[in-house]
Amino acid sequence: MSIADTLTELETRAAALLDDAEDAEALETARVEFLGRKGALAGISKEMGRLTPEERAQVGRLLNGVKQNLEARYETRKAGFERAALDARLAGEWLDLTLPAPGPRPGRLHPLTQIMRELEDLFTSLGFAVVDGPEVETEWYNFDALNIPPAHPARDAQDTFWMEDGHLLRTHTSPVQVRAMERFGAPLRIIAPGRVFRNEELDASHEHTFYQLEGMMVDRHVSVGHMLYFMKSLLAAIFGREVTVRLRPGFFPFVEPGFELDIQCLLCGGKGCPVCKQSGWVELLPCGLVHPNVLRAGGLDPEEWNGFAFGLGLTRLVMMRYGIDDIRHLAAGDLRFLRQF
Ligand code: FA5
Repeated sequence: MSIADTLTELETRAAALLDDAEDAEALETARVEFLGRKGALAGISKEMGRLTPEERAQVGRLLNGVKQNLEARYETRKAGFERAALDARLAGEWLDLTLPAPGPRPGRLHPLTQIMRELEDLFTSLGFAVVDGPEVETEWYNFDALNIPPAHPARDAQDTFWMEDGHLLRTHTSPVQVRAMERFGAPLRIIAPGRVFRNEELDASHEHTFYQLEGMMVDRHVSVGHMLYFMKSLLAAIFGREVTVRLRPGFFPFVEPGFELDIQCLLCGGKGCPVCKQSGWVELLPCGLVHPNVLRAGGLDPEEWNGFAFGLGLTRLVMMRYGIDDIRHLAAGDLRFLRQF
């Protein structure tokens, strides 16, 4: 077979392989076989040395024509594969730039903080000042000044975290009553929201760290009627509707008489559940008229002044308002829970 015939046959074979290559890999294999440095065309060009100058010119032209033809086919197919690969990638990574951006996610106040602020607004509008007290307290303010002497059984009701130096983590916000009387004298209207601590068994309605909101009013001729008025205002502001409450006698050494205001459990509607310990009622607002000994401890004359005080279970109030079925959610720091408020 002459070189010219070999070339024509090679061109037909190579063109078919290039045109029918199934993918970029097959195309590259065909390119190496025919157009590569050691490929079929290169082999033929080496053999041209054996030809006469006339034959060489003729075959050279032929060879160039075949080479250009095959290279053009190769380039066309290669561009086709590259475009297909790009299309596939774009289809996979499709981005709709006209969609609205998700935007920054705003932070929120903890539900406890929200309710605390609502109550602060309410009570300041009623002429109360918002005051604060230390979380690390002395035994005197937490117990003795509140008419709870050492060995009094009421101390056992509030399991206490003691510090090695004799201080304690306050078990309630009531020590602020005495601190406020010392600081401001009478007449006095204060609320004191804050964190308190008890070394107790944990369950759906008991935490070791929780919030209370102390309220106190001292004036001349304060009555249980005044106390009920402010406590009802508080509940109306938080629940915005009638809630069923009951008032029963309660014993706290720092009030006389003392009461417990319970709210019908809003989680079960009074039927009984783990939050209300199956009783249908939740203890929320113990209260009473301030004991004369406490007024004295605060530097006031009980002959001249009297007052009421209450100790709202703020964390439980938040549970009732939002229907939270376990107190431990509130301090767990789980964003899926917190983002609901
Ligand atoms: C007191 O702490 C008194 N200082 C309240 C008081 C103030 C009475 C002024 C009279 C005058 P008590 O121990 O019942 O009382 O707690 C008050 C409220 O705190 C309870 O009604 C309850 O709502 C809440 N509470 C008590 N223990 C826990 C706890 N472990 N976890 C969550 N809330 C609690």
